[in-house]
Amino acid sequence: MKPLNVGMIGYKFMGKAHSHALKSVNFFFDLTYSPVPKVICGRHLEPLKKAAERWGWEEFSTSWEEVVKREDIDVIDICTSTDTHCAIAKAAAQNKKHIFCEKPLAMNVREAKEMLQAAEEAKIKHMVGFNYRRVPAVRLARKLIEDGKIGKIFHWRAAYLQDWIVDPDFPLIWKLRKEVAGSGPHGDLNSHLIDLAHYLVGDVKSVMCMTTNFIKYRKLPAEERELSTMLTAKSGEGVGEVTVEDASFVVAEFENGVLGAFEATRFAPGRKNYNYFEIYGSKGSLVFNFERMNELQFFSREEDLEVQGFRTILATEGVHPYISAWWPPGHIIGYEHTFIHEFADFLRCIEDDTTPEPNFYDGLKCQAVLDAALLSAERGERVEVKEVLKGVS
Ligand code: SOE
Repeated sequence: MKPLNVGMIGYKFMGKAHSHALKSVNFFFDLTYSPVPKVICGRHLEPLKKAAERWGWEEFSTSWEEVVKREDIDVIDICTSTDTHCAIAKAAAQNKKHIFCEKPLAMNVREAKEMLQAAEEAKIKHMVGFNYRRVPAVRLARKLIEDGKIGKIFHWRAAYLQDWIVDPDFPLIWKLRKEVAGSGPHGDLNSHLIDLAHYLVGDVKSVMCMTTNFIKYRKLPAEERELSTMLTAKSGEGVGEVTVEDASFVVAEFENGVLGAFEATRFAPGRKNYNYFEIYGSKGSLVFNFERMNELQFFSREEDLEVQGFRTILATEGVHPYISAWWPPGHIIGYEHTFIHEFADFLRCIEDDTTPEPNFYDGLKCQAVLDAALLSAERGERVEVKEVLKGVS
């Protein structure tokens, strides 16, 4: 196996998922390249050191600017907050590194275009972390569609529901700040749904969107609260404004005539990572929910009427995508496997010199739908996706 040195920027939730995937991928998949966890990068030294030690990184650094320039680094893996993706990716591309970037690709279409352009000019491999494309049951859904089992698609209906900020005491973390996250569950969660829709159904043409806020002010995280109290010298201060939406609802028309809906919220008690879609076509229907990620529901109008009904396929047979690398049938897989699949495919594309998917172009397409939807919410009218794409040269 040939070593491929990785520099990872960021060390929180995605840093952990990626570190694990990078270490496990060669154990399960036959690949020419073997990623080496060379250097992990972050701003805060103590937690960074701990992450490096625990996850087996050879070195740590507090300067991404230095890491992207290092001659011994082949791949830059971006796991930081959205506001930093563009600068890191452009610098990595300029230094001819392959790039794996977490989603959403950028803060807006302008940044996404710049990132795509830099990656194309550098002729490097680039991929975006829309990991749900790599759930075997989702791949199976695509195969059933391609095999014509669903027929002409009429409807896409998707919801991504979570509940982690229902508590008004939940603090104002970065995901609730526009200048860092770009948007709220719209960018964080709807981006996954839009990518899945592009993958399974086709391109989105126009959108109408509504967004809302349920809790406008939240207490600052503990570290900042102390600082703000010191600065203002007033006790009881330490509250900040939520500058992203709390929920977003998008109605969409697709280029191929499909009518669709995308709903994203963090205010759905009991829904933890309810990434859900339904597809209805002339011959049948499909239903998927990530909380039951090994299953795909399938209804076929082509079966005898007396036995028609939704059936649940347990997508853990060797014939199902990715599964032959894992366990015998029924020995289910989990969230972390989606990241291992991403890296297996990414490394294979480097090996075969093929184009990874979803790449920065797919990330840009997704970003355009996200931006068009927010513009629609602002204007209170329907917006064509191409208007947003054209608006930024
Ligand atoms: C948010 O809670 C989040 O972690 C997203 O950022 C991820 O992309 C999604 O997969 C799970 O939820």
